[in-house]
Amino acid sequence: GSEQQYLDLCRDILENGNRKDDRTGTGTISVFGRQMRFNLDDGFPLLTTKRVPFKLIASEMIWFIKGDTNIRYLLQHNNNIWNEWAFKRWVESDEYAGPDMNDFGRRALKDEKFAEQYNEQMESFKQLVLDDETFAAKYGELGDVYGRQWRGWKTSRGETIDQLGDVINMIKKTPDSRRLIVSAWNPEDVPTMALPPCHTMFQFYVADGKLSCQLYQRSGDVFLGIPFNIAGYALLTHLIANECGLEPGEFVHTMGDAHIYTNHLEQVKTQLARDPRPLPQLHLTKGKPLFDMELSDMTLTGYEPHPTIKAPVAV
Ligand code: DHF
Ligand code: TMP
Repeated sequence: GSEQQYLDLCRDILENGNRKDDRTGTGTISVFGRQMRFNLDDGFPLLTTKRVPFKLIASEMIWFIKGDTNIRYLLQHNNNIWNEWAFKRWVESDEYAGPDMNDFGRRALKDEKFAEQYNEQMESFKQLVLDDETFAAKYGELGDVYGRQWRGWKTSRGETIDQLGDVINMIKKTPDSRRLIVSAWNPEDVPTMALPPCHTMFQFYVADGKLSCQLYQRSGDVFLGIPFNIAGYALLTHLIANECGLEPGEFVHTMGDAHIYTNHLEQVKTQLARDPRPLPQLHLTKGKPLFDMELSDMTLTGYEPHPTIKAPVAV
């Protein structure tokens, strides 16, 4: 089944992976160039061998689709997955006057006293982003992340391109096109970006009344990021199919550097010892325009996963 491919990828990395150091200083085991295919008829590909929070995936996807790049929207939906990257810019700014937060990600794991200070600073940061619009505009903003690249790509001539809007129009008018692409990778910006896009580009394909999507992901955190990414792009495929009057086809997930962080190895082994369960079903409000879709228009049924497995995210 669908989930087996993910578990096989984990085993492949454990057995054949190269030990590599990485930018975050954590260390990884990694392989290069892998592909998983999810037939969306088989059910919605949300892993069942650990609980994956669908609401967080859905609110992140709505945030991208709206073209929003400020974590304020995510915080309003109790979604904390992008906090660390905004927080980093805040504590590195001249306006920040609290205790030293240098290298907070790794220090919080090793030093309990520091972890307490970090949690305190993170809580007050979140509160400021939620309560203070001016502060949010300055420090909640992540800049050139997916929302910007998909909906408001800035050209060197000072124009903007709505790649997602354009690709939807093309799917409707010229579904046989081989140019149904949204690209997030801009070589001009990469050197100054906080987090150059992991989802480098995606392409759509229409045949037999079905819409398929393939993602090229240059870098995949197989334990934490990839389960979100599979479900996120499967959801995007469902949403765009719904908008274009098509049925969802396949989601093809192509990965460049697929890695397991060395501080996720125990978690992966725990997960591999579990048996996959039937996949849930996704239900969308039919006929509602994509850009009006809210969390309440997306419901999952039949999701009965194994328990959550916690792991620290490498910043
Ligand atoms: N950096 C790294 N090193 N790995 C990532 O997966 C990653 N993902 C980013 C940004 N930077 C990244 C954006 N997406 C989590 C999941 C996805 C994500 C960021 C974080 C995460 O921490 N998930 C946990 C807990 C989620 C929660 O309940 O708040 C999980 O167990 O899935
Ligand atoms: P990198 O820019 O050095 O490749 O670091 C990015 C890390 O974040 C890497 O471990 C991959 C991971 N990641 C995902 O797996 N999925 C995502 O959606 C995002 C944003 C990041």
